[in-house]
Amino acid sequence: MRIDIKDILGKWKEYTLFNDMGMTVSVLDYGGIITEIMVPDRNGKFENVVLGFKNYTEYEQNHSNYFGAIIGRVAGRIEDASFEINNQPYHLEANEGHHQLHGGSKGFHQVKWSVTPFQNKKAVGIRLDHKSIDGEGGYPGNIDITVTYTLTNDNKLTLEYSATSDKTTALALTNHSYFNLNGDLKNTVENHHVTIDSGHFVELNQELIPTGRLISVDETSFDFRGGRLLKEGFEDVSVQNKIAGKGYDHYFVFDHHLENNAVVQESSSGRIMTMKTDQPGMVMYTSNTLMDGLELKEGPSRRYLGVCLETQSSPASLHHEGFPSVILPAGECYQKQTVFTFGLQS
Ligand code: FUC
Repeated sequence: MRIDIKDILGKWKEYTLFNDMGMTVSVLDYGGIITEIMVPDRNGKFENVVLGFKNYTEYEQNHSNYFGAIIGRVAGRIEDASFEINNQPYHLEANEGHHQLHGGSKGFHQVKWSVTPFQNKKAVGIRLDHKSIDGEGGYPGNIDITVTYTLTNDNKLTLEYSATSDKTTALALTNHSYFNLNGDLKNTVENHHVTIDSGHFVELNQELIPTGRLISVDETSFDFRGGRLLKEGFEDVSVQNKIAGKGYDHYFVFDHHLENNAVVQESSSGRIMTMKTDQPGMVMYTSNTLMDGLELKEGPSRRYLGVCLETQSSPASLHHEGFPSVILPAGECYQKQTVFTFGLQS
């Protein structure tokens, strides 16, 4: 195992983690962005399975897709860019209509994180630290945040998030990688077969804001408990698929009935990715609104080119009862992890 460090544009560093199986994970200090993950297909061919820009200046100029980045303080949409904690109102920047998306225009996806590489017998990784100041972006509390990316020889990539705040605040961190198991963007994710351990998802209104209702997945294209192809949701005429831009952009609440919270498989390459987390749910976003023609590493962007599994609590909890809470009490430790394991179909 080893770590390579590359200078990027004279202002950032890219850390590439290598395990002994040949898998690599590359991460920028800027935004904690995962720029590339190389894993083998069934013929042993290593290809990239995440979306990333060809030209790294784009990461700074084009934020609206959040490729591979750490998202915070609160991932997802906060209705009316405001919330209350103990009757105290907090007003945030509205960066999507009158709502806030992904922590606002100066969210953690744009922070230059301070990085410490590490390596031991079993693992190679980097630790990313950032301090967010009380009142920053309208959020209460000085927060110390650490995100750790660890790669092991069983092709597991573990993302650990920890944080403490000196005031009770709202915090929901995630990573916004777009996976595409075809490798090197050879196709969209329409034929990705996805299993999700979830019997309920969060209903959205036309502005993609949670209505406050949880819907059962029974008899819908949101029932991934037995596995289904993503294209079934792209082609579905249901109101919820249409609202999302003909696909998925919804929070799924995990049931914890299956071994993994999610499994993604692509049969032509034979690649499988399993995801296991202690988060209560995730947003699955299928690039429904990804624009055409961005210059990515292996070719132009287009709709449905990647699938994001944004494990997190639900910002809907700030305005409605019955959703996994994003409140972090003062002095308490926020501690979460998500593990992505890459393998092959048998
Ligand atoms: C996801 C979605 C949004 C948005 C963004 C790029 O997290 O929830 O709708 O398009 O990614």
